[in-house]
Amino acid sequence: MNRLFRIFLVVALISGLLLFATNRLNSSQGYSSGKTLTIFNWGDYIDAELIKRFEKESGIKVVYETFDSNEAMMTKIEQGGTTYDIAVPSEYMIEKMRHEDLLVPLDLSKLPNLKYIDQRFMNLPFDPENKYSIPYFWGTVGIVFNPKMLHGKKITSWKDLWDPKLKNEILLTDGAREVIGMGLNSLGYSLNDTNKQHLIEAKEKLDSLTPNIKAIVGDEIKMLLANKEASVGLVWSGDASEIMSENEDLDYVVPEEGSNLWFDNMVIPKTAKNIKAAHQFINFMLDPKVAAQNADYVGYSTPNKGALKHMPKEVVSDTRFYPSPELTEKLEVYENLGKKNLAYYNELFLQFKMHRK
Ligand code: N2P
Repeated sequence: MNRLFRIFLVVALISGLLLFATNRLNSSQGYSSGKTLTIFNWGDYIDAELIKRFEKESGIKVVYETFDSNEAMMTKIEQGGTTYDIAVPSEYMIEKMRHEDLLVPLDLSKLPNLKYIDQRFMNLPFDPENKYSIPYFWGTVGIVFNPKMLHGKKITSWKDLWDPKLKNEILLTDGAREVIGMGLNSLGYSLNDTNKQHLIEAKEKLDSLTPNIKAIVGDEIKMLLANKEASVGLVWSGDASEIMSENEDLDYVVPEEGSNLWFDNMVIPKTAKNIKAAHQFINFMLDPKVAAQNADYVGYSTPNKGALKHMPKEVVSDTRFYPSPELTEKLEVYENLGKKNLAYYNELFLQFKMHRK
């Protein structure tokens, strides 16, 4: 046997053994590749204990990955590298995915727990018959602030943020639509405005906020605000509720000029390899007790009517996080603005971030 051939033989033997060992390990844990469910969700957006429970009850192994913006999620799904079985985009992105034929139609007969979802969150314009998406959480965009650090000053409007007294006091959530939206709203424009002149005005308005901005950050915004690293933050409502449970001094307001109302729904992307397990998981998350535990844990507002009964009264009656339909009617839901306009929002947001440097 020549030397090269011997080396080849040894390598082949070792790889074979490794493969055998991995397979044994997989089957001893009760799954093979067909028994795997790959989930793609926002960061800090599930009680990990529920994933474990689902794995135990179903015998399905969950692979869990996170993203921090709809745009980042979409890019990964379009690339197709990972075969996600479930994703949790927001409404405007669901509409976009629907139009680009990236979603698998759901089999509603496999989702008996869907009856627990409040009708208010069903049949919304981005998915009129819920053919492709099932409500997960919902909420608003607003301002969380620490009145103690602001010497009792209350914040009620976007305009308040431009107060020179707030120098280096504001943290922004790193989202293009949220930040550009704040610029648009503060000028009285729509969150779905595509008029170039208005968008440039909004970006300039944001540039003038620069001295007050301490940082633009991701999920760490919660920790920073709870630890009083800053007194004001542009956040999603659920993050505010989470921060406020850590530090009771803080308050949350949806600014009077208007703001965003959003819906995050579970979908099955066309990349899915395990559609059956995806339905099982969605139905599991719709169980009222599971949904209540999840909402309790992440702090976001659940669309599950059945879950509300299992949650503390003071939580579900807090109109800052469970605003009435009359209140939410005044808010704007993001629309799918099309590729070009969305790219322009992103470009302006990048320019704004550069301006700060
Ligand atoms: C959770 C982010 C929620 C996103 N970290 C709101 N659409």
